[in-house]
Amino acid sequence: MANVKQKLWENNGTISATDGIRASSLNFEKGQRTRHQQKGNGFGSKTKTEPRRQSLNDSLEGDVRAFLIDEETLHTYDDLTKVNPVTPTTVLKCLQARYRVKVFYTHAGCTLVALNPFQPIPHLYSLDVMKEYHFAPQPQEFKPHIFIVAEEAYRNVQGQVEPTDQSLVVSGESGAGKTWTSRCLMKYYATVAASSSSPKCQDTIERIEKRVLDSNPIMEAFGNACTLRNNNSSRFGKYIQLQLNRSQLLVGASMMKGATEEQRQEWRMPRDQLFAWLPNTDKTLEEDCFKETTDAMKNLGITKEKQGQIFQCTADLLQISEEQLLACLRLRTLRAGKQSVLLKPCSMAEVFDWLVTFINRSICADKSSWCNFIGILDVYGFECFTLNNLEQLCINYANEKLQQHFVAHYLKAQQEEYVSEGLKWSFIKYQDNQSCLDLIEGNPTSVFSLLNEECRLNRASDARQFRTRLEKELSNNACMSWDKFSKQPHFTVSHYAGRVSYQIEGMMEKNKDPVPPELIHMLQASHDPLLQGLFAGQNTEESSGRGHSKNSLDSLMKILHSTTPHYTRCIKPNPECRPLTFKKEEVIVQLEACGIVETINISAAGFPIRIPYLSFLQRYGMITNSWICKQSINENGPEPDKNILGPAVADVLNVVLRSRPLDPSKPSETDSCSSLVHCGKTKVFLTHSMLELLEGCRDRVRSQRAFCIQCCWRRYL
Ligand code: AOV
Ligand code: MG
Repeated sequence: MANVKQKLWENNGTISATDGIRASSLNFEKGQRTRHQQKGNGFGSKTKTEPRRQSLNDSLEGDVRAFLIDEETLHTYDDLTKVNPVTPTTVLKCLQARYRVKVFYTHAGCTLVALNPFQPIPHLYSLDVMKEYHFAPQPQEFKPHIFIVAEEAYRNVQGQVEPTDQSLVVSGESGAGKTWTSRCLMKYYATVAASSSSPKCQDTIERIEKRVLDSNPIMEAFGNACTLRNNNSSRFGKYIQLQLNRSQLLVGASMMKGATEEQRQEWRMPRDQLFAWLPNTDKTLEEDCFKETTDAMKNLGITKEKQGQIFQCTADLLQISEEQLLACLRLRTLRAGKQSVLLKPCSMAEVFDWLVTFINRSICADKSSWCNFIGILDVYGFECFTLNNLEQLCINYANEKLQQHFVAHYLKAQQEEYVSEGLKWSFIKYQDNQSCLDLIEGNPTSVFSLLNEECRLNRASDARQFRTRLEKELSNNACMSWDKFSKQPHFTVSHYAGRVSYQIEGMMEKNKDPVPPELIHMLQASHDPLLQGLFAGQNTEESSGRGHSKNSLDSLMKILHSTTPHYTRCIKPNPECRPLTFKKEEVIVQLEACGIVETINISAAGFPIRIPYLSFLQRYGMITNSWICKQSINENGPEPDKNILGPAVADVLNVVLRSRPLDPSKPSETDSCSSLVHCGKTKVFLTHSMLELLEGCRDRVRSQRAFCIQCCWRRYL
């Protein structure tokens, strides 16, 4: 075939280069650099390993492409895995085409991709739309929507045969719309559960529903902050469990504006300082959410008096005298290893924990009154900044864990599709991200184990020494690399979503991050009854923040494994949060980070091109020109007999496979036809290389014919 890899997206503004394969990978690198700022971070770029991501044949000649996908109708594809061929570029173009016509949800196999419109879309989430999806016999036949995911989980959890717990995993980068989506899901359940209950228990259900929804503004009021990336950014991950069977519950969290002057005085809020209650509903940053927050607190049973204590806590530096607090903050403690460490309190986190516990107590149903649940996980996405430290390592580690869970689930779904088409092929060879997880958390030696050991030894934290240990003990893991010439001690991990360089400086201190025993003692002796309660049973022994995170992640993974997962990937189409603006470089990096590209890679590890029998014969039947092919594609003739389509396709495939040049160094190729093509019940499943073979044969046949025709003409003239 005449250079299939040429000119693919030329003149359409996406990628323009002489080599399609190189063009697509160059484009991703460019995207990664822009966003992740890998260039110029001092950590360099040369590594001994390449990321596991395989380079996909992302380019096909216009003719083939037109046969496989029609750009005019690209926006009509409701499922990205049905775009033919499935490649990062086609998927990106499809999402862009849909965004242009204001379609924000698209399936990607068992995942839902949600593009953030950054402006209210009238009627998209109205009560009528909720009802439509809820009462539809087959909601999955409707346009992709977050309500399809919600409804599917709702029906599964009530499963006639065997009810199973469900998890809705909502991920994406900061500002992509995770919290918005989680709220939508909660509102949906609140609405449908109330509408399905009998009039007798309507009141109770509605009260519980209100409480469940009310926990949102409170948690957001105390757990969110205004950041550069999102005006109302959640600073915590949350897993909300909606307990079903007459009762519902959730766990979650945000902070303040709108308190009156008296209240400010009472709670000793600094007058000239701008405290703002962030928008925790559908409101904008300018709007005051103080009333919503206090109303919600009241509904949940947090008395006015308790509210006062909470606000005082957050406003008055915990009712500890300034000198005491400063003394504490400046406190240096002699530890066993004789190393003095600067310590800091984390009082706000404790207040937050108290709220979560209180809300749980207020809305959690008695264990005997519920049997199944739907869990909603609003989790922070993969992070890669100019400088990355322990926080990013923990976040990315959590995402690796979730990714592994997702890949296992996706492989299962893909396998099911093959089975339904009668294919006996399995993804046994597919490599997951286990080696990256081994590198971070494995036993006996991993980054975490070495970090803990280093902290236990309590010797003077020496970043270079730690780096040398990492290199000595972990350099045989292919996911680990270093830039030998970098001045800053660091290590680079090849994550499923890209490479991240972590600086070692400060990592050990962060890993210790204890609350000093002196501070806990002092807080326990506070005059404030709320604080006394908060710290009453607190162990003053040093505990590592990361250890705590790892434990909660482990229990979360256990819960996820015991449920049926549903994935929603939120995508932020532009970094400025501008309405209806789609930036390709921004989106492709997120598609990688949230595993959509990995999903595509998995498809590519199988048979990403699927062509119905008749379409296949209409294009490739001419390769054999046999009677059986002519019969099946006689356009003016009657509808082809289904029984002859299969043999006709097999005829073409045989000719093509026999004609392919074999590499003598790979004798196994002779019997590897099944790795190139499979015939299902209604479609032919092809790999990219098989498509190239077919196209090559087709081109040869066409040029031979053209040559014959020329000869005839010459003879005639
Ligand atoms: P996040 O949860 O993913 O960020 P949010 O859910 O807070 O992001 O969404 C950010 C903003 O995008 C919201 O405040 C809305 O203005 C807008 N938005 C999101 N989804 C929609 C939608 N479906 N329709 C209209 N506007 C939307 V962070 O918490 O920072 O990771 O830590
Ligand atoms: Mg959020």
